[in-house]
Amino acid sequence: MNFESEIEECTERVTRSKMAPNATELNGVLFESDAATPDMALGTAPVMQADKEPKKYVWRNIILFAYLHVAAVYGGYLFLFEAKWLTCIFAYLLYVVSGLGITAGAHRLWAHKSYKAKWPLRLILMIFNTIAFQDSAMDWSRDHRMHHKYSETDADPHNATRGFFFSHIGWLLVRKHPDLKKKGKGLDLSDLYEDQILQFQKKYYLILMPLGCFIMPTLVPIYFWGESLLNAFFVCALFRYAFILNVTWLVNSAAHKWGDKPYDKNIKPSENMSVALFAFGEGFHNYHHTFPWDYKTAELGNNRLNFTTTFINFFAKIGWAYDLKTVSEDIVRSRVKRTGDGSHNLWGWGDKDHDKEEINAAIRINPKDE
Ligand code: ST9
Ligand code: ZN
Ligand code: ZN
Repeated sequence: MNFESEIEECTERVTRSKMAPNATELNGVLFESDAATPDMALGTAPVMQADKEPKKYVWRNIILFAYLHVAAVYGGYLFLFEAKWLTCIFAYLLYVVSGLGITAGAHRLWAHKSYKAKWPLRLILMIFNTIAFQDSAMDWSRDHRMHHKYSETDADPHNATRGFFFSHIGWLLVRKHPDLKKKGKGLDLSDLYEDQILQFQKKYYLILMPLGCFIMPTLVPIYFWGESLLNAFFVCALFRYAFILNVTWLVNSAAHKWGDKPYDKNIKPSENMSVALFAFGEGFHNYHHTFPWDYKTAELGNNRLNFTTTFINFFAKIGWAYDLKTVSEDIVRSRVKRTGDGSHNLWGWGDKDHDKEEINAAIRINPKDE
């Protein structure tokens, strides 16, 4: 058995162990642990919410996020009608770089180790990541590893079975579930703790984050092209920050709810094109949860919706990114046939329209050519 088949076997075993018998959707009870009584598990009792723990609200976060969103609406107005062109372009650039700090940095490099990066690229990504202010990349990756390992259980920080609002922003407004903290102790994070660039970010986060996310974005437009303090702060800091936060959260909410499941119909993560467009290629979530080690986080890396892959491929060309992991066509094909929902554009069941050779030509990609 080669490495990829072994990994696929393993992924399947995890999926099966979650599915049988717990995840048979019994009257809305997704996991056995959600069923308070045996008759609930049999579907004869009223359905209970996934979380049995009373929510412990964090009022500081509720107030700050409420303010941020009101301020962001005002910032959006200024972006459209008041701010200078250069300010709008700068806000867009900040969205791109801080987005890459999350997608190419925290997500694909640090949380999943789907490729390796030399220190100059890790430094750039750490700076980009700090501008995004989604907490230190160490903490982000720790939560994200929990999200994949315990997906859609109480140990998943943004457990999508608790509803759209919870998986979008609600999980940041309450204390974490005790199961998460308990199971989180067993997570191997040694690679993150050993990374000196991540150590530096974590140690000085409370200085670096305000500088990168709020102060620099406000000062640059004022100093370089005479923008007003009001426009600079509300557009480049608050509006841009709230926008990118919501795009990121949509991966947890919308892409865990709406879209096709061509690779694994037994899980909630779905292929959501609209999210992928704004999240630089991170909306192909059914693929990503099926093959989480693929640096493309999607089957096809060379399409226009996957800017992060283009970014990583560029750095691979100059040698700063290396050991890019991916999945062979054969593995994807066999997985699609076995567990897909039939929506795969090439290997959907009963799809006799495609000529076999044409299909093979269409799916053959070579990252070096991108
Ligand atoms: C933000 C993050 O928004 C967004 C992440 C989204 C992820 C999306 C993933 C999707 C895929 C990628 C797509 C990217 C697309 C990007 C597109 C870009 C264009 N394991 O956390 P605490 C233990 S951040 C193990 O305080 P509380 C541990 O002992 C926004 N153990 O829990 C810890 O102590 P320490 C800005 C864990 O008290 C202790 O518990 N940031 C784990 O329950 C306490 O941890 C904010 O607003 C674990 N996973 O509070 C801050 N977790 O740390 C928001 C915890 O010392 N957060 N432990 O080791 C908070 O205020 C709090 O975390 C809380 C929970 C109130 C939510
Ligand atoms: Zn992931
Ligand atoms: Zn997910």
